[in-house]
This record gives sequence, C-alpha cells and structure tokens, in this order.
Amino acid sequence: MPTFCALCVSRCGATATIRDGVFRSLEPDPGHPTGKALCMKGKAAPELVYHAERLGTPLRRTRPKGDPDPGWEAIGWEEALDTVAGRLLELSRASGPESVVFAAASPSTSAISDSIDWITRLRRAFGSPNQLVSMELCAWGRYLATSYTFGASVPGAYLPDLDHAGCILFWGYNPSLARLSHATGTVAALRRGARLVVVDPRRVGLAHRADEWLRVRPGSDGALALAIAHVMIERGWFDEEFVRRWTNAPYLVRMDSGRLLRDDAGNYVVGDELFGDVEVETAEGPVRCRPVFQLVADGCGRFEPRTAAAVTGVPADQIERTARLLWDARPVAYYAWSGVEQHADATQIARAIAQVHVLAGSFDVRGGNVLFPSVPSNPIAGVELLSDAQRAKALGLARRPLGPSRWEFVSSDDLYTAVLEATPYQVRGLVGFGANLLLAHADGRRGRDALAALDFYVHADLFMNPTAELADVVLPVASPFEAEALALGFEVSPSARSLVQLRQPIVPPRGGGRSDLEIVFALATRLGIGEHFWGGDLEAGWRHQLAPSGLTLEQLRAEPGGVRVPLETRYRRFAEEHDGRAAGFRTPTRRIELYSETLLDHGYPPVPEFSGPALGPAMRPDLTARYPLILTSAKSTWYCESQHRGLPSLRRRALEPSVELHPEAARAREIGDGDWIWIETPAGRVRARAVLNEDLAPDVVCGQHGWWQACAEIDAPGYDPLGPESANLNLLIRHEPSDPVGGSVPHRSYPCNVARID
Ligand SMILES: Nc1nc2c(c(=O)[nH]1)N[C@H]1C(S)=C(S)[C@@H](COP(=O)(O)OP(=O)(O)OC[C@H]3O[C@@H](n4cnc5c(=O)[nH]c(N)nc54)[C@H](O)[C@@H]3O)O[C@H]1N2
Ligand SMILES: Nc1nc2c(c(=O)[nH]1)N[C@H]1C(S)=C(S)[C@@H](COP(=O)(O)OP(=O)(O)OC[C@H]3O[C@@H](n4cnc5c(=O)[nH]c(N)nc54)[C@H](O)[C@@H]3O)O[C@H]1N2
Ligand code: SF4
Ligand SMILES: [Mo]
Repeated sequence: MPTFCALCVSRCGATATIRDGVFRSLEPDPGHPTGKALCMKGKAAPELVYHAERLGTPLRRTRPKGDPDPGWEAIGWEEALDTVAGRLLELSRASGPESVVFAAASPSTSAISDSIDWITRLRRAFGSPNQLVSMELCAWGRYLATSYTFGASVPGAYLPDLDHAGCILFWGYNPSLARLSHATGTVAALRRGARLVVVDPRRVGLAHRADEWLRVRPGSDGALALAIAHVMIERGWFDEEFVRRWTNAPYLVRMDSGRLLRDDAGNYVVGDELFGDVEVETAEGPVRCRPVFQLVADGCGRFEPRTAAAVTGVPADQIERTARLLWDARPVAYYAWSGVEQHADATQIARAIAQVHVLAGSFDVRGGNVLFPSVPSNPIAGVELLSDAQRAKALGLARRPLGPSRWEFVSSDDLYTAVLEATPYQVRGLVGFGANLLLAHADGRRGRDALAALDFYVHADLFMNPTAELADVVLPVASPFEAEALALGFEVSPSARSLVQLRQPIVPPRGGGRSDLEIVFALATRLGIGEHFWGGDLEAGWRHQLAPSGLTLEQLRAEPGGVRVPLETRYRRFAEEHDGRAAGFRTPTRRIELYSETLLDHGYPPVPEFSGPALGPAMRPDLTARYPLILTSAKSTWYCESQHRGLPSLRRRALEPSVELHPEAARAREIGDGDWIWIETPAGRVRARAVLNEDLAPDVVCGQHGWWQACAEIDAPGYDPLGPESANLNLLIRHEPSDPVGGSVPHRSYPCNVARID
C-alpha cells in the first residue's frame, strides 16, 4: 500500500506490505518525491507498531506524584476524555485559560506534523497563548530569528532550491541523518556539478563530500559567519545591485542615536554610497551619519580571517576560500539547523549566516532559497480564535518581547518558572501531545518538580516516557501507521509540494489507541468549543481545509499514493509590482534589514555581533580550569531524540549512550576507546561510553541526549532519567544563560570535562 513514513521531518514516501492483516515491512517508494530512500527507523516501523510496551488504554493515576508507583488504573475513553475536559474547564474558570500550557513533540521528530495545526487550533479556541514545542532549541533560528532580517522565515520556509543551486551551504545541519530527502537531493546536485560547503565540528555525512568542510569550534559560528562576510565585503564579492536596491544597506544611520535617518516627511534617507561617513543637514542641525552597510562592514571587520581563525579553529585561508567559493558558485542555497540553534547567541548566529546569504544575492532566486509554492488550502490553525488580550499573556513575553512568545511559543524555562514561582502568573495545567521534557530540555530535576506541582497534567503518547510518568491521565495514541492523516504537499522541492496525500491506516490501531486528531476533536466538543471543530467532525474539518484545492476526501482515499495539484514556482516575489509599488519585504523598512531598528529599540545589537559563548573562556574564565573541554551534541542515526531505544533492530546498532572525544583528550585522562566515562559540567555529571574520534578538535566532546529506555527483547538496559547514575545528557545543562532575544539554551556549547569511571 502506498504511504509515507511520518516518524520524522523527512516524511519519506514508502510502500507498506501487509500480509494476513499484519504490517510486515516498509520499503522506499522511488515514485514518491521523498521516496528515494528510507532510514533504519522507517524500516523498523512494524517493530514500533507491534511493540509490547505501546500504551493500550487510557490510564489514571491513583497514587500521589512523587510516589515511585503511580498506581496507574485503566479507564475507558469516555471517562478519560470527560475527566480531562472537566479538569481543564475548572482550571480555565478558576485561573483563566492561560493557566493551561499545551505541549507537543517537535514536528521534526514525530508524526505531530499530522496534527500540530489542529492542536494549535484547540489551544487557541480554548484561549491559551502558551504552546511548548521546543521552539527555542529547534526552529527559532530558522523560522523566527531571521524574520528580523528578511521579514520571512529563512531557511525554514524559504528552503534551499537544491535542484538548481550553484553552491549548497549546510551549517550545523546533517541531512544524511536528519532529512534523507535533502541528502539525496544534495547528492544529485553534486553529481550535476554543484559545490558544497559544510560547517560542522564533526566530519559526518556530506562533510565527506564537501568542497569545504569547516571544522568550527562549537558555539563560535557567529564569528565564522562574520569573518566570511568580512572577506566578501572587503574583496567586493557581493551582489551590490541587490544589496543597494533590496536591503537597507544604503540607508543612513544617525551616529547620535543609532536610529535610521528620516527626512521631514518621515521617509528613510537613502545615501549614495554604501561606505563612509557623512554629515547631513537636518532641521535640528548637522547630524553625523553612516550608511548601514558601513556599520555592517565595521561589525564584520572585527573578525579578520586571522582573528576568526583563533576563535573558531577554522584556518584563515579556508575562510577566504569559502568566501570566494560562495561568491563564484552562487546562487547559494543554504540550510542551518541544530548545530546553530542551541547556543546562547542563536539569534546573532542566525542573522550573521543570513547576512552571508544576502551578500551572495541568493534570496528568492532560482537555485537560492525559495518559497516553494503551496497547494491552496484554508488555514486551520485558528489565529482568529485567540484574542489579542490573551495573546499578550504568553509566558516569557515580558522578559523577551521579541522572542518566541510573540508567536505564542513558550520555553520549558518559562513553563517551569510559571509553575514553581507563579511568574508571571501561576500555570496549573499541562496538555501534552507527546514531548519528553525531562530528557529533551535542561534542568530535568527542576522540570520534574514543576510537572509534579501541576494541578492537572494530561499526556497523550505511544509509550510511557519519564515525563508522562508525572501525568494525572495518560492517553494512548495511534502510531502514524495506524492513522489517517492529510499531507498537503511535501517539503523538499516544488514538485514535492504539489503532492497531496491522505495517508491511510496500514493496520487498525492496536489496543485502544486513538490518533492525536481524534483526541483533539473529541476534547473540543467536551470543552464547549465544538463549534470551531465542525461539531467534532474531523472529516468536515478536512473538507473545509481542502476546499480551495478542489480535491475531495473521496478522491484522495481512492488514490492513497496521492494526487498532484499543478503549481508554479515564482521567484523574486519581492520585486513584483502592485499598483506601481514593489512588494518588498515584511519588515519595518520594507527591505531586508541588515540593520534592525526593532532589535535596537529593545536593547539588542542592530547588526549581528559575536561575543563568544556565554559560558566560554572569554565570559567565564573561572570555569576553564575545571571544565577545559566544550560539550556539544548531535542526533543519533538510529533513534529520534529520546525515542526508539526500545526497538530491537535499532538498539542492536547502538547499544549504549556514547560520547565522542579526541584521542588526545582521552589519552591525557587515561581513557580508552569504549571506556565508561563521566561527563561533567557545572550542572552535574552523567555517564556514557567513550568513542574516540580523530576528526574532532582536541577540546571538543560530542554527546547524545535522550537515553532512558530499555529494550527488553535484547536485554539492553534502561537508564535512570534523573538519578545519580543517569545518562541523561541534559542534566548537564542549565537554562541560564540563554539567548537574550529568543531564549535558546547552549546545549551545544557548554564547558565540560570527562573522567574514566573506575
Ligand atoms: N535520525 C534522526 N533524525 C532526526 C532526529 C533524530 O533525533 N534522529 N531528530 C529530528 C529533529 S527534532 C531535528 S531538530 C533534526 C536535526 O537535524 P540536524 O540539525 O542535522 O541534527 P544534528 O545531527 O543534531 O546536528 C547537525 C550537526 O550540527 C553539528 N554541531 C554540533 N555543534 C555545533 C556547533 O556549535 N556549530 C555547528 N556549526 N555545528 C554543530 C553536529 O556535529 C551535527 O553533525 O533532525 C530530525 N531528524
Ligand atoms: N542535548 C540536546 N538536547 C536536545 C537536542 C539536542 O540536539 N541536544 N535537541 C532538541 C530538539 S532539536 C528537539 S526537537 C527536542 C525534542 O524533544 P521532544 O519533542 O520532546 O522529542 P522526544 O524526546 O523524542 O519525545 C517525543 C515524545 O513524543 C512521543 N511521540 C512521538 N510521535 C508522537 C505522535 O505522533 N503523537 C504523540 N502524541 N506523541 C508522539 C514519543 O513517543 C516521545 O515520548 O529535544 C531538544 N533537546
Ligand atoms: S528519515 Fe527515516 S524516520 Fe524519517 S521519515 Fe524517512 S524513513 Fe521515516
Ligand atoms: Mo528538533
């Protein structure tokens, strides 16, 4: 049966084999735009579906939180849903709907992309402005931080046009592991002659095939991006016409206030030159000004290649070569992900990399980063259902007015603080569609205290995880292979975007599981907001969503492999004229903002800056003697985040938590390959097995997060998520310091040390 694997962001086209009513295997479907290959996780899909530890029935806690035995009692769906709705309404009445936070597993690592818009609709119709989906660790940089530059999400929504790119730039991104469809697309691009630059402290995946692999020191990416931009500007390797016409580079900045100069009519004053220093006569007298571009050049100029080499570990001549390559081989198509999103200066890094892309003039051009077309549909996330008054109550907004909370995304730190300290108000309830906060986020023990202190917590999941253990009610969720879901296009290319697929259940849900969507619709009616959910009729909701596409559910069900809607890709939309005026960009200046007054007005640097990792030697010299190494992390090929360690075919491939270190660092500490070691940071210590890796810089250590689950079939142990023998890497990380703009936490640049466990 044609289908697609929904276990991660790649959403690979696949064919499922069913024999005697049993789901046997999942194979790639080369005819599908994302179906060239499946990873081992996708191939293990039947193991996931039939796993003995899948949740089968709704559960209610009968013993107090903190008791080692929650005393789970099986209850029916009706009772479970009534209980959940009843408790949520009580909280809403007593403390306002904002006292309930809605959490979800990240759509990048789960099937939540099937339902996230509907979950968002539920939250908004309920009246809560608080959604927790790990935004500060995964997406802020790609989607929201760069909106201060482009007024659009780059490279999150404006994706790399791999099919036509001259040069592909992957920065802290390993698609061979994270998104197979991007990896196969890149290999095809290399075959036709595209060039490739990879920035990664580890030589993994496509780094082996790159023209330039830049082995950056974790957390110094901001300096590297500024240095590359510096060379491009110095040598004149930048698209001057684009920069002049479409960015605010020629606008003048008043040196007295840092604000953009305006004329008497309030219009921005555009200078003739991109560089220099001018005195401008104004009504208040002469004012010294500089063009934005000069300030950009000054900012980058602090990182001459040689200065940057010392900070980043990337040789000066390689920085020069890379700048040249990006210019010569443009258009540049880029993607940047986890490697640069988990730092305390993630916003600056995202803007600094975006700046390089702007210099190459590759925004929204064929072969650059492009907004691929979408199948017309009705939006269903329900923006209109939440009032501005409620939106203004998003946790964290007062502290970071330009951060994720502006878009209703709250961080785990915001949640824990609101529960434990009633700041800015008491949060009392949590609705979790997946997510495993205690393993995925910093300060796990504080997280446990916060979740245990909630008045009510309902968690919907396929498996019981350590976070769900703290819930009052747990709901069993159908896996994506057991549930129908609508995919309005796939991500990777314009042609993938045109495929609409109504994924069919391969087998009926095992036990009593229901899909997240069914749960959302069933809760909506019980919460008295059924009117926004077509009276609880999911099909009616889908029909509404599909209406503008002209497709029907019947047609899609009859063609489970999907139906194509012809679409046309448009480039340079910013230059399209409407009523004689170019569309421009959705920023205050209607241009790309190399210089952001919005950031300035809130006390942040208006051009990207780099001042070193918040806990690095420059900022915290007191830590270096005891913690001379830098801890970063990366995903596992075999598991998604904290999941899948219970699946035997996967667990056999990676039995134990491992941590990579350089042989020199190991030798100095008498650590041998395969030894169990402690990784220690100012926040605590956890265990892992040492794997020696010569390609790393000698002071870099790379761990894996997410270890807790056992695999009974092959006797592979579990690990205490929060105890003294834990392997939970995130016990090593504290929420503070974090990115002042977006709240990103430095999971990928933390001072550490390692020692053999004797
Ligand atoms: N197999 C598998 N696939 C997954 C997931 C999974 O857990 N397993 N998770 C899904 C999710 S949620 C996500 S977010 C994506 C993530 O996809 P990616 O972002 O590609 O994931 P990572 O491998 O964690 O990180 C990418 C690279 O960043 C590098 N890196 C580490 N520190 C730094 C640094 O300071 N600077 C730079 N430049 N690079 C650094 C790492 O060495 C790594 O190779 O993958 C998704 N797909
Ligand atoms: N040190 C370190 N920490 C990190 C990261 C890192 O690279 N290093 N990565 C960060 C990133 S990028 C992310 S996205 C977060 C991920 O954090 P989370 O989004 O919390 O992901 P998981 O830890 O995999 O937990 C997902 C849970 O959701 C459940 N689940 C899976 N599919 C579904 C579904 O379709 N419906 C429902 N209801 N439940 C489902 C799973 O069974 C599992 O219990 O972790 C972050 N934490
Ligand atoms: S990369 Fe693997 S887990 Fe992700 S969708 Fe494809 S087959 Fe499934
Ligand atoms: Mo993620």
